[in-house]
Amino acid sequence: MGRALVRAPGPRLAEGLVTHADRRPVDVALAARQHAAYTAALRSAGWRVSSVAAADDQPDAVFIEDALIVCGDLAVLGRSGAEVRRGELPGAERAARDLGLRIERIEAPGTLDGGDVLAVGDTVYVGRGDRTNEEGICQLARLLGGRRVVPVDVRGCLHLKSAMTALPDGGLIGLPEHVDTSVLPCMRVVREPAGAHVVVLGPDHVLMAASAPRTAASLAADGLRVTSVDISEFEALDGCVTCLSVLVP
Ligand code: CIR
Repeated sequence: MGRALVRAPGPRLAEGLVTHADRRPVDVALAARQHAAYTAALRSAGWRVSSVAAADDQPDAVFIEDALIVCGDLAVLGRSGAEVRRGELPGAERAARDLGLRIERIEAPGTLDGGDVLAVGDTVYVGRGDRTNEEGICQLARLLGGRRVVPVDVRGCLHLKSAMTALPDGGLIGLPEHVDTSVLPCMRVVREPAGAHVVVLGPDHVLMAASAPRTAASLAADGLRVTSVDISEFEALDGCVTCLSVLVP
């Protein structure tokens, strides 16, 4: 197994952006414990965990997936459509350099959040919505060279990976009402919003949020090993299991 980059939640977490959830108070101490349990789950699945330097003035910095897209030996620094999140980049860049990755970046007027980037085999689906624009997708496609990049319109949720992710066999799983399915292969439809969020930990092992128990049971019945973690304090800020780490296989 490879390396997992995570960044611990900072003291201003409760001020994080909320676009789709109803804002409610966030328990920062509970969030820290949940983050530690999330990190422990990665470790026990065999991932070596590296901590990205804290960015305590950046409430949403814990959602490290949005700042950094890793593909082979290439790290692409995103440029969020939410301007207030752009201060998260320096620490993410240092972490990528420490891993010896080649660094590229999305430049203005392009915008791109890593939460919109879903790689499945040689295909990279990229959500087009509030955080990622056409120019950002075109820049990413150029940087990724030979890989097939498929833009996917996203509606009613924050990112592409808020709506869909992929199982270990590459099959898509998610909520078709939030994406333009006409450009996608068929998708395993879930009924729980958090059931759309799967992190592939190994060939038959996935990580999911505890808030998707029925989806977890259905995947387990199909023979997958499912580890569930409670991430309620991150879900309160429109976060999900994917956005709390960057996996570098
Ligand atoms: C935001 O709105 O930017 C953060 N509060 C949540 C980001 C979640 N990121 C993700 O799902 N990739």
